[in-house]
Amino acid sequence: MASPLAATSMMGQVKQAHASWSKPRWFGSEASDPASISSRVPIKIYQYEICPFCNKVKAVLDYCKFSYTTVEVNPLSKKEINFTRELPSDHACSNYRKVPIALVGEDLIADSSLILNAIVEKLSEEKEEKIKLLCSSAKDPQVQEWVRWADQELAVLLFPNLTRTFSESFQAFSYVQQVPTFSLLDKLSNHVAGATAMWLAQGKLKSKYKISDERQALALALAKWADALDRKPFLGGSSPNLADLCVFGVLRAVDGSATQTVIEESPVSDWYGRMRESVGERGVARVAREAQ
Ligand SMILES: N[C@@H](CCC(=O)N[C@@H](CS)C(=O)NCC(=O)O)C(=O)O
Repeated sequence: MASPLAATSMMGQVKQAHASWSKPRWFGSEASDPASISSRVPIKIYQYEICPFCNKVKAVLDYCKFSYTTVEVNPLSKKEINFTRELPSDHACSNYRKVPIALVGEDLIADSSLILNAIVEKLSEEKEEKIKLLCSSAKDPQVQEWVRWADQELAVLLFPNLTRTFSESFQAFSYVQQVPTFSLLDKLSNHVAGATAMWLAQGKLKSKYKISDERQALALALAKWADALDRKPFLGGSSPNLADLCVFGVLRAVDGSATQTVIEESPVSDWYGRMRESVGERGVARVAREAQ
């Protein structure tokens, strides 16, 4: 997601739109069966709730019942990640202004792929069979190619879909109303300005990624994923591999939005349902949200 700040200056009259989508989707609860290692390796993720890259990381953690905390970043001010400005200039996260950023144990890491690498490395100490299978899949070149696809070809289709009309963009940004650490002003400004800015920026995003019809582009991408699944329950066979989790995580970013219908009407809808069951409810492993 590009920063709404860049587009706020273009903000004109804001149409009234309903925000019926908004529902709390992430409030933390104690993990029922936390992987033993997660008590030794605390993970904190700086995120936007609707960011596909953040959701990708969380899908892996949720699947492994690995506890973590999230810090919701204010998309306008990004004040929660201002600490990156204080980092030494040779630190990889110095001045980094995107999400996700994660603290994995003592390592501060930017970029979802690098975060996932670090998590998979920690998880490879786990004994549970499904986690062992997941970690070994990360070395498979076919899995690596689909993981890359999820980032570079699938994730980029989601924002143009989420923000395709002002009403859909307004719905997508309604999550800010539920963020407990945002003030009333943060909620209002991000909901209105964020939705407007992203709606106005939609055309730019489409031309950057050469998308003419965003709905059709997403449907085609899902058909491609269906071909890869080749009627198997998961790409990984009888259980999800890292690519299943990355594709699912990216798609889960649009949960509850009008874009979700595209997934439900696609040939991957059964797979999506199986993934939802395997990964579990969103945020089951989230233990707390931090006040800033
Ligand atoms: N390659 C990065 C991409 C991260 C990214 O583009 N994040 C978006 C949110 S979906 C972002 O923070 N954009 C900058 C902004 O909002 O200003 C990753 O995989 O983590």
